[in-house]
Amino acid sequence: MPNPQLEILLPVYNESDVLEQNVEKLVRYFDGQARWEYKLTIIDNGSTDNSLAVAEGLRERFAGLVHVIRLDVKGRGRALRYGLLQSTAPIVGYMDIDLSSDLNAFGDLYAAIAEGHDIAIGSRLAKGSCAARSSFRNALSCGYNALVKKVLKLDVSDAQCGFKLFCRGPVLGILPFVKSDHWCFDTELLFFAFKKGLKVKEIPLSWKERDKGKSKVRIVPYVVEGLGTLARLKSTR
Ligand SMILES: Nc1nc2c(ncn2[C@@H]2O[C@H](COP(=O)(O)OP(=O)(O)OP(=O)(O)O)[C@@H](O)[C@H]2O)c(=O)[nH]1
Ligand SMILES: [Mg+2]
Repeated sequence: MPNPQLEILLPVYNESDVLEQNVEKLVRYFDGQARWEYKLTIIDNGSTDNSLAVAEGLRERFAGLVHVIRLDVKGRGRALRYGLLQSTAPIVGYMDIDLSSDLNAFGDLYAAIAEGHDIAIGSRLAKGSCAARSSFRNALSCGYNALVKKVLKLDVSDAQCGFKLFCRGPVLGILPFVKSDHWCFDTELLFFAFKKGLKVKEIPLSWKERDKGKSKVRIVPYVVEGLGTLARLKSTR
């Protein structure tokens, strides 16, 4: 399939415990829909477990559907930027590989793009969403998104949800402005999307946090990066 209409980027960092089962789940889901020609692109940068070997096994098993990109330097934003730039699909998105977001919301994301939005974003905090998360992570997310609203004036409830879909052309137009190589890639992308007048739609979804004790997110650097990014973007407003 030389140029499918839809490409889903799967950023991966040390995910060998869930990668195989969740890619299988995605293939079942997208095959079951039968309405999209699609490809899944696993982007691993910096994994030190055997994620890459698992990814390559999946590429062999699902030849033509699953692709693998390996980059040397770590960073979720770096991986997503690379993925967006290499894509040739008109509609491209990304998902966290733990599949915390309920795939049932994907149809609504796609519909939003099909009806003319440039960007559709999943939200754990919009009316109608349902997020099973620890109260600490929930408070952190609410606090961060309140700041995003107040400081950057972005009209979204959840800038950082790892479940987004784009019309590739307009998003490529703002990508050169997006400097974050790590977690705040999403916030920064939305900041420039609003600044350049792109049409953004939020979709409420169900979210189930990774099993307790399995999270790899380090909170202090995450918060430092978030605050630093808000300050940097505010100064460009
Ligand atoms: N390519 C790449 N992917 C990354 C990197 N860091 C995180 N990821 C991926 O980004 C996605 C989101 O990371 P998660 O660890 O699930 O973040 P989270 O959902 O905020 O936190 P959890 O509670 O741990 O699930 C996952 O698919 C990770 O594997 C990185 O440096 N490079
Ligand atoms: Mg997660």
